[in-house]
Amino acid sequence: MRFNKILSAISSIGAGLFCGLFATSASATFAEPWQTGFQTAVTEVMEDITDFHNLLLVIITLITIFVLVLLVYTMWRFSAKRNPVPSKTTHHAMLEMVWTIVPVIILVVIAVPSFKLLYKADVVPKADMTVKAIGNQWYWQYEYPDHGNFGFASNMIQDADLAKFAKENNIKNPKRLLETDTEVVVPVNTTVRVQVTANDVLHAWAIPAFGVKIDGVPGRLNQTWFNAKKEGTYYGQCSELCGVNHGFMPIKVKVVSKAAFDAWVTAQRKAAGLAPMTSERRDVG
Ligand SMILES: [Cu+2]
Repeated sequence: MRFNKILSAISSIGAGLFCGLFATSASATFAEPWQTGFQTAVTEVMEDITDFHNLLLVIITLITIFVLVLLVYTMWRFSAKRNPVPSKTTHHAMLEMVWTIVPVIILVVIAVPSFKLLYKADVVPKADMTVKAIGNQWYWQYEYPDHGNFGFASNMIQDADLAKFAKENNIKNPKRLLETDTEVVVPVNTTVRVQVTANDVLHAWAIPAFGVKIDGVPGRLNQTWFNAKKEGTYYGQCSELCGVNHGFMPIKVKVVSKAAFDAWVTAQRKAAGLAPMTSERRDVG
């Protein structure tokens, strides 16, 4: 019985390593129980983050194996039994050069894709539209400045209301602690600039599938971007410890077709008492 438990623990660690190595194999757009890899990437930035993660995992695994082999060999070969008279050598110029230069080369190999990725995620390309996210204790507020500046608050659906909410909105598998009463809607294949700030304390706007995570700081406007390649519903959570209900201010983003997005904007403008969208406001960015 005990042995079986140990065996299953070992196999789950093995599966974890395997999933870590091939992180793209996970398929969810939200966190799943026992998930070990990343969520499926739907933006180029997240694809690059996944590739970078996989590269690092290979490098760190090889280094760890190499160090382990050296340690075991040293313990065996230079034990008091096998090596009763230790050598008094303290310096070896060639060896010292090698163990300095090789790590430098490894770090450069890591630094090049790392900086490339950092700049790619940081520098916002020419955006097609802007969404502003404002963190509050404990919900998110959204504004669409390029579409007439309509806005709405987005609150988590409480456990007690989840079944009713799912039924009303025709959602098959409602995600506990992730569903919200309103959601961010954006068109597919569109570069969206996200401006993030907060009203009270630090919050962070994060969507794992987009590879986006940025702090909302009171009195400061941060910005990031994403360009989702696939329609769907993506979930994230506030990722800055912002108070007692920090774990209960999820983020829900719905990526829809451009036509569906236009229809949604029209409905939102109508609800906000704004005139229908005119074409010259479309390409603000
Ligand atoms: Cu928060």
